[in-house]
Formats: sequence, structure tokens, C-alpha cells
Amino acid sequence: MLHKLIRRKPERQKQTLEERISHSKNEHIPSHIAIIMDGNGRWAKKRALPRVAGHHEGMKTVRKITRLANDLGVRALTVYAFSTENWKRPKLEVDFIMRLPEEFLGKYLPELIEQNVKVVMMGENETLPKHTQEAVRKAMEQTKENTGLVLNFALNYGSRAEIAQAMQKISQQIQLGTLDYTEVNEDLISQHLMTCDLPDPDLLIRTSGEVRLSNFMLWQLAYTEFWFTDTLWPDFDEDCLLDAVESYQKRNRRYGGLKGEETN
Ligand code: V0D
Repeated sequence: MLHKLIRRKPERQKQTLEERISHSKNEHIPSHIAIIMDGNGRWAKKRALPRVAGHHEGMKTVRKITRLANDLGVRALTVYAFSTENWKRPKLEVDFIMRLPEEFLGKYLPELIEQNVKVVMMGENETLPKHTQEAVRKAMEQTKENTGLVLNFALNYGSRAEIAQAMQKISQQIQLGTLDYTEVNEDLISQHLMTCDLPDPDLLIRTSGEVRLSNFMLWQLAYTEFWFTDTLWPDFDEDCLLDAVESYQKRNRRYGGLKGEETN
């Protein structure tokens, strides 16, 4: 009698990662995935480790998720690595974080090149430490001809500042007389954002249970599907990404073939 009550509901058919990947590839793959990589500090705290240990582990997750996204045929992956708000953190933590691009690229740039990944960044480059700027610049230079996944790091990025900057560029052209105000439309604004070379994200993922945008890609996310998960970023693995992609594909299927065109 009791065994009936405690028996767990039948587990979902266990699939290997390879099976999940190949199933996903039979359906519409999001062209652009954006991720707010939250929960690194909390991951460390749970283990009684310093916060920086969580950031370091989170860096490894970026590598893992980039590889899978590229294998799936995702065209662009934008990761929110450092917001303009993050400067308020303790100086030693910020200093550590600013070394991560060098470590990441020192370890993984060869394999990114092998995977044909193109590294780009968006955000205010000029106020980053020189050593950080230099590491990112070199990686962008060495991968600029690559035609695979575009790995876009949002570094020192804030969406309202991005929009304000676009407005300045547009206003300047109007003032100079090279643009008429009637030509200001949605496309023109998109073309003046830092994402001018990328399609709008199809899927936004935010880890760690927070359900807000935190000044991330406000313009670009107008039609994006959102996926929030309690999983902390360092724990976010291949199966977690496939959960998000499969959910996206399910929603896409429900709305029919129109969705892809509507969003761009
Ligand atoms: C810390 C979780 C990789 C979020 C990921 C400077 C917080 C790990 C990079 C990186 C950070 C950036 C540019 C680049 C190559 C790698 C990174 C920062 C933080 C902020 F060209 N991880 N990562 N950058 N974290």
C-alpha cells in the first residue's frame, strides 16, 4: 500500500546529451541567446568559499556553454559579464574579476579559434583597466575573420547608457544636417546600438532566481522569450542550456512559423 504512495512519478525518459542535442537541432535553434550570469557569489557562499571562487567557476561555465551553443548552431551568444553597477563591489573583488578575461583567453582562446568562434564585446571599453582592454582587444583581433558563433561579452555595459549614447550619435547627425529627424525610426535606432551587427536575442536566460532585467539590452529584448531558472551560474551545465532551448522550441512550435519573422 505504502509503496504506491511514495512511488515517484515516472522519470522523464533519460536521454544522453548527444540525443538531446540532435533532437534540438531538428527544430528551430535560437539565432541569438543572451544570458545574465547570476549567482556566482551565492554559489561560493554555499561552499564557504570567497566570492571570487564563484566568479572563477562561472568563467569555466562560459567556456562550456559557448561550446554547446556553437555545436547547436547558435549564431550569437551574449553574456552579461560585468555591469556598470558592478563597480560598487569591493575593490579586491573587482580587481579579481578584471583579470578573468586574461585568464579565460589565455586558457581557452586556442580552442575558441579552433571552433571558429568570433569574440566581440559591448560596453564602455575605455574605463576598463588597460590590461583587460588589451586582452580583449587581442582576442577580437585574432578572431575577427571567424565565421562561427559570435561570443559577445557585455563588459561594463548598461542598457540605458547604450540608448543615451545612440541618441547622442543620432542627434549629432541631425544637427550636422546629414540626417533629417523624420528618418529616425526603430531600425535607425537599432543600427546605433552596440548590437548593430547582431540580430535581437531570441532567448534570454537569467540564472539564480532573480526575475528582472537589471538594465540589460532593454531595446533588444522587446520580442525575446525569457527563461528564468533557480540554478546558479556555476552550476548551469549543458542539460540546463538544453532545458532552456527546448522550452524555447516548444513555445516557438505553439506560435507556429510566424514567430521567427516577427522578431526581426
Ligand atoms: C565573472 C560569470 C569571462 C560572471 C563569468 C571582466 C562574472 C565569469 C570573461 C571574459 C567574468 C570577458 C571578456 C573576454 C573573455 C572572457 C569575463 C568578466 C567577468 C568581467 F574577452 N568570464 N568573465 N569577464 N566572470
